[in-house]
Amino acid sequence: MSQIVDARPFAYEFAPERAALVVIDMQRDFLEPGGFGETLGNDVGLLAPAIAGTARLLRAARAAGMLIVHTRECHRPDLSDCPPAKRGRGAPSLRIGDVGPMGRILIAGEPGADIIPALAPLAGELVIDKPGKGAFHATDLHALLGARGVTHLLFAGVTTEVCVQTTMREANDRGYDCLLVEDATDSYFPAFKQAVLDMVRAQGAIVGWTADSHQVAAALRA
Ligand code: C5J
Repeated sequence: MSQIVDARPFAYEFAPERAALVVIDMQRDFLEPGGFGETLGNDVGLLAPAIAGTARLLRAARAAGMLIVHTRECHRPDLSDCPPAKRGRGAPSLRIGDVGPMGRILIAGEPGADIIPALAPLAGELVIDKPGKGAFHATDLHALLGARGVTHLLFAGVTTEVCVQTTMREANDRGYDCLLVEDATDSYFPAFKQAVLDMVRAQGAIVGWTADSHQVAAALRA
């Protein structure tokens, strides 16, 4: 049965059994002091508002029996999946693979790579480790969604203009109808978040739709 979200730029219609909630990189390395985000000079507190919206979405999606996918940006301990160009870029205080207060920065299995406890995955939910910004790059995500007949993706997570936007654009090109949940995503740069919201829904939803978590939860309850 289809649900309709009061979305922008116009209503978004989806069937929960053919949809997935994709929560991008809500990891300690991005949201807590001492992780990757802070090594780059960012104020990690700017991402905290997205936690409540994401938690609301998770509750609604779980109650509706929707497929839930969590992603984690992280690399193998030997860094074989981390391009030197990624590790070498900029002047962070610690680089990917260096030891920080939450273990090695952005490395699979380290405490910093974990999803924050407030949004921890439940048994049966998919957890995709991804070496890139986009969750479709070098992962099985498209195959896993295809095997479940998923056609619609609802996005939450961080950061809006890096991993969330990249994944949403990858998904758009693969034929998914995508909705970005406005209060369930944040950026270290609030103006960049606003720009992404504006650009994805411009030109008749050229990349996708946006709505807030209350609107999505209301549709899932209907
Ligand atoms: C970044 C991400 N910002 N998850 N990663 O490097 O957006």
